[in-house]
Amino acid sequence: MTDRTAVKAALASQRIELPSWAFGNSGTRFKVFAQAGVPRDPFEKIADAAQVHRYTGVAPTVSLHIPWDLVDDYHKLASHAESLGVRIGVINSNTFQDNDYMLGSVTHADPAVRRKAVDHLFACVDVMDATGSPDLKLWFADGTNYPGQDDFRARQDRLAESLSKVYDRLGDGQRMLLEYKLFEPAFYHTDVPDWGTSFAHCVALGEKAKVVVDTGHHAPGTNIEFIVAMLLRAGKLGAFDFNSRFYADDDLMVGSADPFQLFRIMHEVVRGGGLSASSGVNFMLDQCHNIEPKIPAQIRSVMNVQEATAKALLVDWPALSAAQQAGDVLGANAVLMDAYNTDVRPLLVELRQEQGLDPDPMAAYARTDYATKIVNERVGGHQAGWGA
Ligand SMILES: [Mn+2]
Repeated sequence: MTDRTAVKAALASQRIELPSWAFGNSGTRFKVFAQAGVPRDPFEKIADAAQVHRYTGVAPTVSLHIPWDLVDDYHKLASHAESLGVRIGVINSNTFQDNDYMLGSVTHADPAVRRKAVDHLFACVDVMDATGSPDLKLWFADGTNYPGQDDFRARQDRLAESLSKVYDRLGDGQRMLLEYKLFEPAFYHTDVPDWGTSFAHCVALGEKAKVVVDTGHHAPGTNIEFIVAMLLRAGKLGAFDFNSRFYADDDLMVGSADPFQLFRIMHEVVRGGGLSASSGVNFMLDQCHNIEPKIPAQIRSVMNVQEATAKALLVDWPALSAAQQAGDVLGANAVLMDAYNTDVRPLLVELRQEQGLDPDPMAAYARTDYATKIVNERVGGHQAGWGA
């Protein structure tokens, strides 16, 4: 697509979902550096997320995490979001912060622990019902640390049974998104370590089950764009958890460590029709901001996704296809690199101006007194953070 108007239209329709936990204190296992002005409850997290949408225009939904975002009245939280121009997005479950889950949650050998985990997932679906959220996101910390510790096959059977119970609880228009992760917190084996395992469970469950690709959850050197192409081809790509990594699951800002990889991923998304709303692919951020200010970090992340998407949309498909058909190795690669090497910032400035947005979202936010205001107002109470 090299028609600028069509590229801008595609960019204008793109939606990027923000994680509520990115606005609270979070960081590494060694130290979480608390920041002044951090939200003290889910209402304040949503207010901060609304700032990101206000200056980027493409981030109108916020993922919640249960129980970190527990409130008494989810209808009230959803109305609060709407009053700020945003909506509740995916509901993320948590079966990894309870002592009972030390040896697993939905795969645990003890049926009582499995029941507790499944009951939590049912409660997450209740939150979806109350907020209008379309998706339940599942990531399981389940795994083992030592060979022989537990039986792989029995754990897969328990996983399948638990997933099936939750799947059956989903209503019309609700989906289950199953995330995989190579390792950590378990170090020997993980029960959903890769896209193949997630895919196999999703296929067995049915149409409402889709795979989540968290870009930080792979071994170094993994060709993530190939996984994206395969999942889109099979109609099983449900969502991204975007972030960047240099080493393991670093949760740095998307596009910061390897913008070329993000471009290659977005190229496969465009190729596979994943950018259209009808594809159902949710472009979520899953990041932690330990040393950088959180709202600007989210704005920068959204802009990084937009830039990678713009470059992917600029690929000259007729030229690429012709070179591929002709076996022109260097020519085909050159077509892709031409798109990647295009400075798309002027195009995005043009788009934002057409949308009535400030051409520079980072500067527009920095000019406001919002950061000062939240530091002054959010005094007392407990800052939100992992487990809060
Ligand atoms: Mn994730």
